Amino acid sequence: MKYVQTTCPYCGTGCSFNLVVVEGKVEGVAPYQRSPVNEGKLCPKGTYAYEFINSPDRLKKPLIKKDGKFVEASWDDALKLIADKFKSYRPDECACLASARTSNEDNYAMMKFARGVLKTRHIDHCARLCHASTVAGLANIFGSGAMTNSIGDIAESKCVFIIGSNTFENHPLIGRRVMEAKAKGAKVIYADPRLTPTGKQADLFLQFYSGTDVCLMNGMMQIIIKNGWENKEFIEKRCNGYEELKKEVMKDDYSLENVAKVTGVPADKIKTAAEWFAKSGTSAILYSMGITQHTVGVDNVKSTGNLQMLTGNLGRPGTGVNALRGQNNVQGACDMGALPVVFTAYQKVIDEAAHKKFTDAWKFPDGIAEGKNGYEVTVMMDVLTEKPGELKCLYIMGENPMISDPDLTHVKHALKTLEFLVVQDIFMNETAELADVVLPAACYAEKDGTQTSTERRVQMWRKAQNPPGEAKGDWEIIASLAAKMGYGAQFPWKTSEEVFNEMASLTPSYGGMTYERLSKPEALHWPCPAKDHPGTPILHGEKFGMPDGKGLMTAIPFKYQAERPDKDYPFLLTTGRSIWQWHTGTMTRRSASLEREEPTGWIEMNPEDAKALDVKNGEKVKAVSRRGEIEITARVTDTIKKGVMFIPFHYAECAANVLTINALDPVAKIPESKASAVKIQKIVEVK
Ligand SMILES: Nc1nc2c(c(=O)[nH]1)N[C@H]1C(S)=C(S)[C@@H](COP(=O)(O)OP(=O)(O)OC[C@H]3O[C@@H](n4cnc5c(=O)[nH]c(N)nc54)[C@H](O)[C@@H]3O)O[C@H]1N2
Ligand SMILES: Nc1nc2c(c(=O)[nH]1)N[C@H]1C(S)=C(S)[C@@H](COP(=O)(O)OP(=O)(O)OC[C@H]3O[C@@H](n4cnc5c(=O)[nH]c(N)nc54)[C@H](O)[C@@H]3O)O[C@H]1N2
Ligand code: SF4
Ligand SMILES: [Mo]
Repeated sequence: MKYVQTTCPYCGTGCSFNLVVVEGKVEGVAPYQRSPVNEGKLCPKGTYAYEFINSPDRLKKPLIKKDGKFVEASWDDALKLIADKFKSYRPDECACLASARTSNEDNYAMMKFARGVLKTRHIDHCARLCHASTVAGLANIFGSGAMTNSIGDIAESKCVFIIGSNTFENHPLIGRRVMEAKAKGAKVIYADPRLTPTGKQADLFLQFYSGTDVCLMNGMMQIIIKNGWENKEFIEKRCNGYEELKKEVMKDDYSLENVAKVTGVPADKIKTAAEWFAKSGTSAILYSMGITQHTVGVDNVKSTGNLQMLTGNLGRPGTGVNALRGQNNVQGACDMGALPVVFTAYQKVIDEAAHKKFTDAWKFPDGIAEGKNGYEVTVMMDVLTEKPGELKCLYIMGENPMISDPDLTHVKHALKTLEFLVVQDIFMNETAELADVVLPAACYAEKDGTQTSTERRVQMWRKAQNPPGEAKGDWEIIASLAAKMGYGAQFPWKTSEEVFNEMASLTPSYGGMTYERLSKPEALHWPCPAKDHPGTPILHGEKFGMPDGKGLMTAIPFKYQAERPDKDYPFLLTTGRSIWQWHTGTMTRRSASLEREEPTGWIEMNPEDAKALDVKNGEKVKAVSRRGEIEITARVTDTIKKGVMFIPFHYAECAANVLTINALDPVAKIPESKASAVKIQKIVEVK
């Protein structure tokens, strides 16, 4: 028996644990006490992160679809088929989706493959559905699109304002730091349409309507300015744009009375929230999908920045705009340039110098993709349906849009218009069912690599067992495919470390990192530009990453969501997660200890709404939107605001995304997964 220390493959908190290996097979998880992130503690997903690994359902051989059915194929045949097909398309007819589930090395390889081998500009991944608003919003006001502080220093906060993050269920080991702060006397304010397990620990709960975040924050800022609680020195020294911001938030629209009406939060609670937050001296904001997944996602994000600049809560421990990144390696996949506008470390593809740097370093004899921005995943789906023939072929690594993208009927239609679809995954998922070729990948326990957590901490995965059957690591598959297409020389790597070193040499914020340095329990936070640089746990200490070093305050007028409840679809539907399940369920639903806790989906509704609909707890109802309908069990609970309904999106049999709207933030192109309109129909059984 041996222990292999590794990093959790689920959320962006980045906890470490040991995999227990018995006779060459992973059989358990044991605590790893020395991690400064989780100090040996784990949430249920980490605790059971071994259960799906040796599931009999793991993909073990390449599969090629023949006459509508998958047949097993050799690697050689499968790769040759893909290589021939890929070569038959023009660069712009191909697109790639990388993966926030896999390592930095895998994502770097995919980015290089897309831009260098296929020469396409179209590469993206699920960050689009997640924190695209953060990347765009924070880069615009601070010059860097990442969480400003580290997880540990949340415990130093005197007031933690959690808005649109169910921290205790979705980042449980960050929730632990909130409890530490609270134990030391900090006040916790929670803004959400639902009283979640996170909300139950709060000192003040602002239960508001989905989509009214800007109104709430502008209202709080008006109170702060009216009472002179703003941090004048910080604004003066470190920010631009205060007058514009002030002009907006002082408008009558954001009077306490109006804000209470629009948000549905009693006026006295808004006032208390503003006072606690502004006067604590050390206030942190924690936010996640409740803020980002809106047509006004970027506006929401900028509003959190406004509030922090106004009160001077940046650049010190216990403060900050803490965007809690979701997937284990979504920060890393973005850092690796798995986005349609950048190479690694946000070096813009339209920047001539950056384009030349990668062209010269990679040495593709026939050049790389032109220096123009490509399509976002949400835009790809629209292009597929609206401009037939423009995109013809898609290569997906570790993503399941057939459950996770909005408006699934539209997604299915889009994917079906493709001439050629390749899916590389560890399980046969709903998207892979539609593929022409499916490639079996190794999972986190079967490969070395690195992943970057929400606090920009880059940590190691270590191989603990061999992959099942003929499955292979993702970058190895990509490199073999590149070789089949005549680009073996550009993908010469023998180990993950070699991939990392090549990446680091082109990526300033990772430039000083090596596997050896990352092997320490505390690993390293980027930016770490040189071999002797200690890494950077807190951003924006002295100045922001803007050209003049100053943060940018912006006037953000409040706008409603794209689709508001009306007489035909009278309820506001919001969606999200459960502590027991992970996204599209490929892993957690194959983990018996997790699946038995919440084996299928439900719709939460307020008792008053249930009564008016004549629906009882546990009864099946039909939830209907302008996009489609599902049958789902009602969970009647007074924890949800009247007029709002909630569905977790994990379950294919009652998929929330059949109902959601495919409306996008104009800048970030993130879909409005947190607000659409539905009606509920009681199912009357015919006897
Ligand atoms: N157990 C588990 N943990 C996870 C995941 C998982 O699938 N399962 N996924 C990971 C990923 S990728 C991500 S991105 C994170 C997401 O983490 P969270 O953002 O915490 O997850 P959600 O449940 O999507 O949404 C958070 C809260 O937003 C509230 N909300 C809904 N509408 C609004 C609104 O308009 N405004 C505000 N302010 N709040 C609103 C919801 O009621 C919900 O409580 O979790 C990560 N952790
Ligand atoms: N309605 C609604 N929809 C949402 C959201 C919401 O809140 N509401 N949240 C959105 C958010 S924030 C996110 S992040 C997305 C997530 O959306 P997805 O990324 O599509 O969801 P996952 O289930 O995490 O899918 C990842 C796939 O990767 C595979 N995989 C795991 N490890 C590996 C590996 O090492 N290699 C390979 N090749 N494959 C691997 C898994 O089996 C799975 O099929 O969902 C979005 N969709
Ligand atoms: S909090 Fe996140 S990283 Fe930590 S054990 Fe749970 S799922 Fe894994
Ligand atoms: Mo996410």
